[in-house]
Amino acid sequence: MKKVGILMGSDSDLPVVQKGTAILKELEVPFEVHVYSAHRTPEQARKFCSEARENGFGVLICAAGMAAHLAGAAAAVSTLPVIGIPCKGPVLDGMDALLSTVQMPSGVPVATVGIGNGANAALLAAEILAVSDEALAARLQVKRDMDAAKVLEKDAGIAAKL
Ligand code: RP5
Repeated sequence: MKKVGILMGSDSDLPVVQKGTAILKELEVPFEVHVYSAHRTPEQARKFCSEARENGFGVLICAAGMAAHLAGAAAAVSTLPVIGIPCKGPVLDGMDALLSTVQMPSGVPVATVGIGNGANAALLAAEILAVSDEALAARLQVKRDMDAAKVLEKDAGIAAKL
């Protein structure tokens, strides 16, 4: 199976990334994680992303905060699908990163999830890989069904709380 490459601009982004790595482990999707910044270590970030396809990756996830250009920089040097996770910063509560990540000019797309939503980034990455992997698609469906069952359980218990 193709791997998911996960980059974060700083190790301070790790809590967001961990929400996703837990799901990838659950779904048995192989991944590799690096702290590579688009502005602090641009050469390493560029090398990893530009060589990702030949190194067995099928999708990239980039988590970054503030003037978040990591996902855009990754997408600039790879035609793999790139998923951006805007992370909360100390001043604008993640709105800065959200706009920086989602507002890519036409031609170089970044699929952006909600602020801090590492879980959705991982699920979307798995769904992309599952297009050509029936076994992974089945594991995704099982997870969906389990999540739905939890909601129905809450529905059954809600009257007792009122
Ligand atoms: C971004 O700046 C990182 O992705 C991080 O979200 C933010 C702050 O970085 P640190 O100052 O915590 O290293 O590059």
